[in-house]
Amino acid sequence: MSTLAPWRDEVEDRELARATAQLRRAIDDHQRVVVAAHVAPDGDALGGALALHLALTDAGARSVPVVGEDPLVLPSSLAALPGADQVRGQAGLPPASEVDLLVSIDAASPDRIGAASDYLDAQVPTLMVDHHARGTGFGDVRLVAPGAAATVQLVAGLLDELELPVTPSVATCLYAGLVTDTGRFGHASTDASVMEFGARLLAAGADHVELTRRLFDERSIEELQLVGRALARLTYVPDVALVHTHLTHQELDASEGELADTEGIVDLLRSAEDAEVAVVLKPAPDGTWRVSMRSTGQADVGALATAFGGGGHAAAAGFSATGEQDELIGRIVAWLRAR
Ligand SMILES: [Mn+2]
Repeated sequence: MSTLAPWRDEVEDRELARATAQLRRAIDDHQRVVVAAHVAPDGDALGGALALHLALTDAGARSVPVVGEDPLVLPSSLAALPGADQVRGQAGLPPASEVDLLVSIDAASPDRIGAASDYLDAQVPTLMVDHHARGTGFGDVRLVAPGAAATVQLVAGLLDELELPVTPSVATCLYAGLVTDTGRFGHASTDASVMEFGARLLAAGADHVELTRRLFDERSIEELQLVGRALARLTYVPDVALVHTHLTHQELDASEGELADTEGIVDLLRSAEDAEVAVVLKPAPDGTWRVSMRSTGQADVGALATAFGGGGHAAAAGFSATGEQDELIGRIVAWLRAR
């Protein structure tokens, strides 16, 4: 029994063949490959990048997994993924002259891979692997399928084309992307083909029990205290069904990086019965706000994020912004009222 995954129809055979040829050459010629997850990586970006990195390394390429940010902070829930200890941040990026191929994972536009976008400026051959519907796109070869529930499905498709084995470590990384981007198989993107892919990864030895516990059921005391403070100042804007909150620099400093991202908080806000849109503002070290958004209804937060210079999906998106917190929320409310 096998159901054709919807993303298969979105990828042109010619583009898939070109992507496969790029990676085949990298393996056969022992090329230096940089595999870049997007900055502030989630399970899909980091899991996809590490799965490809491990498979390419086993096959003979000289692969380096990177996240083009400084400082590099991996969420503790993802830091134990196989190969995560090899991830380099901005300071560890190899010089462009030594890189034969850049592969970007789960990033819709160059700014999403941070400092790794310097390789684009240096004309390093680039393969883009992504499932976001919106974005500027980039790279010589683009494997983009909005119908994929997670970018890891496209990564697995590439491994199949290359006839590379899905080892237990590779399966664990792929599963991390699948289980997070599908909301534990709860979002509308979950269909029979997603379940079959998940089953295949379990059969291949994905360590799903330990992984799921780390991803969803393990929080430090500091993180829970931070969540508590964020929830305590939750605000509801009834006419646009918006629930929002924010964190402060002091709170983040006190938590000593325990909360590498705000996704857990925005997902909690999203569960509010009367909420259609959930927004969390988190101050970034550079003084800007990182804005995480979720939609449970008609509001397209991907379009909202795009209007504010960011990106994402209709149900989950984000952007960076400057300005006062009240003023920023005011602009978001105005956008929601005008739609
Ligand atoms: Mn994704």
